[in-house]
Order: sequence, then C-alpha cells, then structure tokens
Amino acid sequence: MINDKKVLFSGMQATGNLTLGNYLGALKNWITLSDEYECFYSVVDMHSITVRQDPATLRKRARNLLTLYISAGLDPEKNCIYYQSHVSGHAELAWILNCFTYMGELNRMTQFKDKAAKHADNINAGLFTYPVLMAADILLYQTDVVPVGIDQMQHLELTRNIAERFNNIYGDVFTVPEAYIGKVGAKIMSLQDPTKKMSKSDENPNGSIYLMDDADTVMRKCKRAVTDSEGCIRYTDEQPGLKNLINIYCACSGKTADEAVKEFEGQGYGVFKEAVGESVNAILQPLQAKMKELEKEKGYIDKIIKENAEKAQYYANKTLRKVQKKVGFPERPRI
Ligand code: ATP
Ligand code: LTN
Repeated sequence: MINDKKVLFSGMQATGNLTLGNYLGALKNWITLSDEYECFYSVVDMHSITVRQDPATLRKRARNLLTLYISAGLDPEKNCIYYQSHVSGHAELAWILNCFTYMGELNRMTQFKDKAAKHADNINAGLFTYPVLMAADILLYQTDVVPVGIDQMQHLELTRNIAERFNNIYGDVFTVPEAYIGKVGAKIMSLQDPTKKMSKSDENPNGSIYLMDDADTVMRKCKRAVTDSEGCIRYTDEQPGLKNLINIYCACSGKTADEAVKEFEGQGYGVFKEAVGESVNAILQPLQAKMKELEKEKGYIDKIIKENAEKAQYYANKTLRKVQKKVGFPERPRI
C-alpha cells in the first residue's frame, strides 16, 4: 500500500507506433483504474533493447510513448509516469530474481518462442530473461494489480510464481500481484488476418490501426478489414473478422455485443464498417489533438520525467534494500 491505496504497475515497450490493440487492451484500462490505485506507468525502454534498436529512434519513440500516456488521459501529477532506464532498481532486482527463476520456466514462454523465431539472428540472453525483468518491474513496487492484454498472462503467472518462491524462502517480502484483463478489448486481432493479434511490429500496416493514423486512414483500414461472405452481422467464432470488428466497436463505444448486433441487424458490412471507423476516430481524434499540444510543452514534460523518476526510485529502493538484506548482501555504507 502507498498512501492507503493499493498499487498498480504497468508498462509498454517503445518498440514502434502504438496500435489500437495496445490502447484497448491496456492503456484504456490504465485510465479507468488510475483513481482507485497508486499507479506506476513505465516506458519499458530496457525491454526494448532485447531486439536491435536504432538509438536515436528508440529515444524518440520512448519520449513519444511517455507523452502519449499523458495525452491519453493519465495525469502525471497523480500517476508516476517514468522511464524504466531511469530507475536503477529494475536491473538490480532483475539480477537477483534471475537467480530464483528456472531455465525450464523461461523456455516455456510463448512470447520468447515467437520473438526468437522472428529474430533468429539475434536470440540474446536478454530476450530469454525478458520475463524476469518484467517480474522485477512489478515486484519492485509491491504491486497489487497489473492491467495488461491477455497475451501477457503467462508472464504474470511467472511473476507470481517467482514472488511466491522467494516469499517461501525468506518470508513475506513481495506482494503477489494479480493480472487485470479488461472484459472487452483484451485481444484485438489484425484487420487483415483475424487469427493473429494486432501488433505494432506487424509488417503489414493495413492490419493495424495506429493511434496516430488520421481519420481517413482509419476509415480506409476499417472498410478494407477482412470479413467473410456470410453477409449477416452476428457475433460468433465462425466469423472471426466480423467478431473482431464488433469487439473494436464495443470497446470504443461502450456498447455490448448484443446491442451492436441489434443496432446493425439486416444491414450490410459496409454500413457497419463505417460505424466502426467512426467509433475509433471518436477516440483517436481528441488523443491526437492533445498529443500535438503536449509535444510543444518540452519543459513541462522534462519536469515530469525528472520528478517521477525520483519518486519511482524512492519506492524501488525500499523494496530493493529489503531484498538485498534478505539474500545476504552486506549493508551499504552511505556513498
Ligand atoms: P510488439 O509487436 O512489439 O511485440 P505489442 O504490440 O505486442 O508489441 P507490447 O508493448 O508488447 O505491444 O504490449 C503493450 C500492452 O498492450 C500489453 O499490455 C499488451 O498485453 C497489450 N496488447 C498488445 N497487443 C494487443 C492486442 N492486439 N490486443 C489487446 N492488447 C494488446
Ligand atoms: N512485457 C510487456 C511490457 C512490460 C510490462 C511490464 C507490462 C514490461 N514490464 C510490467 C506490465 C507490467 C508487454 O506488454 N510486452
């Protein structure tokens, strides 16, 4: 608990342009939960270098992502929005937790298998131990709840196992966190291949709606989305493309699937796709306007970055010192 509130932690990688999947699966829930919890929202730039990055591009994307968190509605005065690389505790705890994680556990991680297949020329140890750094992110702040898309569930389970293993040896050191997966939007699929998740690193830009896509591009992508030849609006696994569009529509408009199906009963896919495009634009347009405004406020963003890094470091150190003592490191003299 911090300030009598439970703690929430989440993060995103600065590996590309954020998609609607990132927004509906994660960011949107961050905003809903932010009043109830003491929140830490990190730009996890240390995770990003598990695949090769151009340094200047990474720096720019990280700054964009941090600004986007604020543009999407997270108040940086109330929520701790910061760069992971600014708080040394993440790497320090990750090392310790590495020694409490088994190779076999990491070998089972599907994200590792996917990324290793995709980057076969660079299967580095960081890619393999990526979930341990993620566990360190979460456990460092004694986190109660972690809002993520469903694809991160396996990493959350591993985090809980590591925390429980450590607690069983050393006593109650870590809070064991729960995942928070939203009801709608937990997994948004590609518009071009509804069997694949919408991903910011997809090579086909038509499969993803990017948060910075202009209104016409959003509409065009929605109209071109792959559906089927049934021609009838139903919410079923047999029509995965349509189901995905209904999920997007519901997550953006706040309606239920039943309501959406009733609303478009007897109408063609064209009319429905247009409504999907409009519902997405109603969310993206204000976000883009705020982003443009904030990009000009350089001094303000710099101040947020500094103050929040200090706040995060303070809480991180509390846990870290406790852990270091438990595992038997000598007490640090003040340097
Ligand atoms: P990459 O393509 O680089 O692997 P990504 O698009 O999967 O990236 P991450 O940075 O790994 O994005 O994820 C950020 C957050 O967005 C996580 O909480 C993740 O669960 C969520 N998320 C990512 N893609 C989707 C999706 N298609 N639907 C719902 N949530 C998603
Ligand atoms: N692995 C996550 C990003 C991430 C994260 C975290 C999410 C890194 N550390 C801690 C929640 C909590 C992903 O979305 N790919």
